[in-house]
Formats: sequence, C-alpha cells, structure tokens
Amino acid sequence: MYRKTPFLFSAVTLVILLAACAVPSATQPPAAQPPAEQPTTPPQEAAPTQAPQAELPPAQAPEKPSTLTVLCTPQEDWCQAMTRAFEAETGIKTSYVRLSSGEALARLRAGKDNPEFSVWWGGPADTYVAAKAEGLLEPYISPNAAAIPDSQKDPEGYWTGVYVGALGFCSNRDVLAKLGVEKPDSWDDLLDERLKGQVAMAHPASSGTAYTAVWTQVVRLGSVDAAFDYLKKLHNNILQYTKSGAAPGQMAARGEIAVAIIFSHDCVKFADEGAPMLEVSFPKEGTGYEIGGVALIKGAPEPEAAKMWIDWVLTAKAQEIGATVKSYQLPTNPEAKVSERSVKLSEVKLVDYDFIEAGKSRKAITQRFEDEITVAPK
Ligand code: S7P
Repeated sequence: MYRKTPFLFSAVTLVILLAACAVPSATQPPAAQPPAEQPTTPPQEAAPTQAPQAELPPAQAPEKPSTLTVLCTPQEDWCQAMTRAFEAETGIKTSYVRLSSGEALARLRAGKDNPEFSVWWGGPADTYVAAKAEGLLEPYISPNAAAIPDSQKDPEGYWTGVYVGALGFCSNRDVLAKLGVEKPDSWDDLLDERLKGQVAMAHPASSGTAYTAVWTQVVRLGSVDAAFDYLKKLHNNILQYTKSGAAPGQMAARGEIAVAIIFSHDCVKFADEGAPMLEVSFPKEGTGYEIGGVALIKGAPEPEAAKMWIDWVLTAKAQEIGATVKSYQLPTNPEAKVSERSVKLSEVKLVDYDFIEAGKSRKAITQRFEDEITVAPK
C-alpha cells in the first residue's frame, strides 16, 4: 500500500488533467482543438468571454499626419525653404501662406471658429502675445523647447522663440551722399529736414517690424505720448508706410529713399542679394529687437503635424536653414551655427523691450497710429 498510493494518486491526477485538456472551448468546435502550444496564442483569441471580433473596432496604429498648412511670416524664400525641408524629412505634404504679422493676426481672428492654419511660424513675439490674449493659440511645450532660453519662450507654451533680430537703419549710401547726409546713428538723425520724403517704414497695424519700431519709441522715450510726439515729427520725413515690414529696405535698394527702418538682418539680406550700396547702422540711444515665434493654432485642423513642425523648427538643423537663403536672424537654439553675417547683439545697444507689455498694447497703439499719424498732414 505504501508503495501503490503515490502511483494511484498520479494516475488519477493524469486522467483529470487529460480530461480537462480534452474539453473543447465554448467558442471552438472540436475540430479546431488547439494544439499543445496554444497557451502562447494572444489572449484575445483564446478567451471564451471575448466578444466576437467582428464587433470590435479594427486595431489601428495611430495614423501618420499627411498634410500641414503653415501660417508663415518671414520672407517668402525662407518660408519655401523651411516647408520643403520639413516635407522632405517627414513626408508630410506641407504648404504655407505668407502674411505679415498684423495680417496674420487678423486672419487668425477671422478664422477663429474654423481655423485654416495649424501652426504659425515667424514674426515678432508681441503679436503672439496679442494672439494668446485673444484665445487664438493652443499651448504646446515641445520637448525641444528645453534647449531654448527661458527669456525667449512663453512659460505656458503658447509660443516659443525660433530666432532673434535687431531693428536698425538700412541706408542707401549713394542716396545719402547725394543728399549730403551722414549715415544715421540716432533716432533724431531721421528728423533731419534734408531727409524729407527719404525715410520709410511699414504700418504697425500690418507689420510686426513697424510695431517693433513704434514700441521702441515708447520704451526709449518713457511713455506712449512721448512716442507719438516723436512719430509725428518723423511722419514729416516719411515717404510711405508699407504693408510689409521689409519692403522699405527694397525701396532703399532701388534708390527711392535714403533710409529704411527695418530689421537689420533684412538689410543685410538685400545687400547680399545685389544691393551692396545698402548699409546697416543702429541708433546710439538704443534699438528694439524681436523674438520670432512659433505657435500651435487653437482648433488646428492638423494638430499632430503642427506639433511635429514645432519640434522640428526648434532643432539646430532647422534653424540653420535661414542662412542658406540669406535670412540671418540669430537662432534661439544655442547648438545652431551662427552666420558671420548675423548681427552681434553684444555690439548693439538694445532697449529693454517687454514683449508682454508690447503685445498687450498692440491694439490700442496701432489704432492710435491710424488715428493720429497716418492721417496727419505733412
Ligand atoms: O523678413 C524677416 C522678418 O523681418 O520678417 C518678420 C516680420 O515681422 C514679418 O514681416 P512684417 O513686418 O511685415 O510683419 C520678422 O519676424 C522677420 O525677422
């Protein structure tokens, strides 16, 4: 007995086990009896309580975005180079519409309930601040934003800085020589009577460049009223307020005016593109500067592609594309190579430009400019 009990026990156990294995699953016909290796089958196929597969949504990998529409504010050729490079790298069909900052803001406002763009790239940050306040942007903190200095991004992720540039005077040396006027190095130099009809800037309502010029007066002179007193005097010498910020630089290149108030990098671009008579100078009292932004648009029709764009434009590689089309803004990614044609900020006196204050005041100031300056007689 002592020797037979274990054998009997094992035999019974074996029979029970075999019987258990032989019981067909409630959902499987006997003919489909699983072979011995069946336990490695994914649980959803073996579980008898599983709902029939036909009732399940098909298991899908997240769909790769296929298109992206960028609202692009810098120069046309840079918009082209960036969208082409992004498309080549990601396979996402990428198109863009180029609009000046103020126009871009107006277009976002108009399309608030049905946005036509997914991401906005370029143009001074104060317009992004205004767009954030109007609820037109969606926060997105890209993992790549960690590389960008805190002073060049919104802490809540509504916009992130992609480049930096300084405002300057872009003079046509030949025209100045004919007028007998020295290259300007002060804001007051632009008030010289000999420069009547020889100065141009854009309109701050449409142009971020021009808004930077106007806010610079507010900062350096200490108040909005003082800024408008200066702008009224300057108005006497202004030939035209253009729509786009860089256009006065082209007027200077054509010899239509002596001095354009534009971002200095745009002047260098035009000089390198065939207008060597153009020369940059900076006002000794201090000048304004921009942080060009990028932002996800609220209600973006292509949010995943837009986030991929934001991640990408913050990389050093993407920020080095500008110089290939002679756009010499300073990259915000410290790893990106800086062109020797870029402005050296350490050599320029900058005013203490507060992008938040500038952005908040944008609407009131551009309206006042329209009411008091544009219509003023000369
Ligand atoms: O041309 C490049 C650039 O100067 O253009 C942007 C500019 O604000 C857009 O043009 P508007 O002045 O017409 O708005 C700048 O961000 C950028 O550096």
